[in-house]
Amino acid sequence: SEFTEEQEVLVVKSWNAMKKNSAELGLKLFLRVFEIAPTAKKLFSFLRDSDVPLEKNAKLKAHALTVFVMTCESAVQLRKEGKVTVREANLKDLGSKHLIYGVVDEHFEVLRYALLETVKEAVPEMWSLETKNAWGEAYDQLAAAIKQEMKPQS
Ligand code: HEM
Ligand code: ISQ
Repeated sequence: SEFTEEQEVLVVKSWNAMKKNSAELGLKLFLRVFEIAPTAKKLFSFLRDSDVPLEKNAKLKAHALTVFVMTCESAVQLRKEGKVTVREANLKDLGSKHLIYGVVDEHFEVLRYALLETVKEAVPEMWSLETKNAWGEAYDQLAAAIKQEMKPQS
């Protein structure tokens, strides 16, 4: 299925509207993930080795928006190029790292759900089935590209 310009616009527009609350958003995304999968907390080095509350964790802040930003970029790429080409961190590196961190398929499903719920709560006025599908598709394609690089000898 093709990613349309309308879908790209839905993702980019809603992300632009959310950005101003980005610190809060990132924290919310983490909290959502850990609410559903509490054991996932142990995967994150900066949470394992830390006693400060989540909202005060500087490294969490730095990490928190990655998934939003990369999903948004994925939407743009899908429309322009028909595939995901990760810019900053390359996909092979991202895949092998997530494999080493101990991330499994179920984690990707949890993060997907948490991401969509966080967007929905952040921009309720922009939320629709179309927006949900656009974010979902951009995330799915990005996740699939990372997972592809998590397979042995890929
Ligand atoms: C680290 C992106 C899915 C757990 C990272 C990093 C990026 C990233 C860019 C930093 C890489 C580095 O350390 O150099 C993404 C994207 C995802 C995704 C775009 C989905 C589309 C997941 C999932 C989990 C996960 C599903 C598990 C719940 C982690 C962990 C780290 C990490 C544990 C290392 C944190 C640390 O200890 O420094 N991710 N990730 N990621 N990610 Fe993800
Ligand atoms: C996984 N990888 C990178 C960043 C993240 C932010 C929130 C939840 C999960 C994540």
